[in-house]
Amino acid sequence: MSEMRRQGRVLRFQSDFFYVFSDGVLVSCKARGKLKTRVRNTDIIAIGDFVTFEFLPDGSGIITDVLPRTSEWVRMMTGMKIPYRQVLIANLDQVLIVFAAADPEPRLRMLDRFLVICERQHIHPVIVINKMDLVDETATKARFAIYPRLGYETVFISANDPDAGERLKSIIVGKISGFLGPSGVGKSTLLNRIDETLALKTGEISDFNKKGRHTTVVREMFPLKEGGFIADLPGIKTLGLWDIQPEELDGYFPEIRPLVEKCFYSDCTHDETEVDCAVRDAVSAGTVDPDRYQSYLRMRFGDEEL
Ligand SMILES: Nc1nc2c(ncn2[C@@H]2O[C@H](COP(=O)(O)OP(=O)(O)O)[C@@H](O)[C@H]2O)c(=O)[nH]1
Ligand SMILES: [Mg+2]
Ligand SMILES: [Zn+2]
Repeated sequence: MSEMRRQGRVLRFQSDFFYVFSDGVLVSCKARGKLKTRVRNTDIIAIGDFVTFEFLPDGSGIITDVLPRTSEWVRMMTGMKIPYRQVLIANLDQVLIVFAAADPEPRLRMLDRFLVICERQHIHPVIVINKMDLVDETATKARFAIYPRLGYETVFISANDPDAGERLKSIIVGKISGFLGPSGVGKSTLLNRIDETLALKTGEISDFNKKGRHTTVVREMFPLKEGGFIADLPGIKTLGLWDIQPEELDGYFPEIRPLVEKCFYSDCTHDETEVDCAVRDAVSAGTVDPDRYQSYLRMRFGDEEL
């Protein structure tokens, strides 16, 4: 019996089948039994994974190995006996974090939380502020000025602009991008500007029905005509900081990170009770943004509200 070993990338998952892109074609694969039972509380194979599979004579495949991931976009599914660590997508190049300049009002604490998750996962974040047509441009850019100052790529856009699609394409072509943000900020509209089939496709993905039960299990990266892939990242409510130790949080704020070693105590939490804290000094001196510091404190001291 001839058996061929091949490599490829998982583009789509649907009811136990993984569709692996390999040598220009999609091969429908099942996972080898051993792979599935090794660990029960997380996804061993996820969209975006590079895998090795046995290519069978009938044109299908059996995944035998998963290559180490460079990054994971994860959410915890709680409410079951054992929390499940769901890997929505692996090996992302970047996450586009979409907020609206208004309607709905942007929530900067939520933005800061997403940025921390990106820092933790070493995924390049791109902040996209949509609906710029509704606001005063100068005031809004000032409101978000801290982010480009910290080195975060920040794009101000309006989905109605004729060049909105081209501007987004210049960011995402050739890369694997995730799309994230609260509902109503214009994600579907923006995707539509890139390629009108994209918004429809991502709109179909649903994870929970109205009763909150797990239903459709289809995950997918969508290829762009010009190269690259885009994936919807649903479920922002379940995006917690559960895999971040409180004492490592300061390392995920680029403006706080270099100050930590200057605090008097090596385990300084940088809250108001600490003495000789370089972070608090920097807030007082105006070199660390007070809103960002408040975001840090909220995340550090367990206020789980996004
Ligand atoms: N004024 C304005 N409205 C927008 C813009 N982008 C989207 N919208 C509107 O905002 C609403 C929500 O957009 P949608 O794409 O469904 O948001 P999603 O929930 O993030 O996918 C719709 O009524 C859109 O027409 C924009 O740039 N400017
Ligand atoms: Mg939508
Ligand atoms: Zn400190």
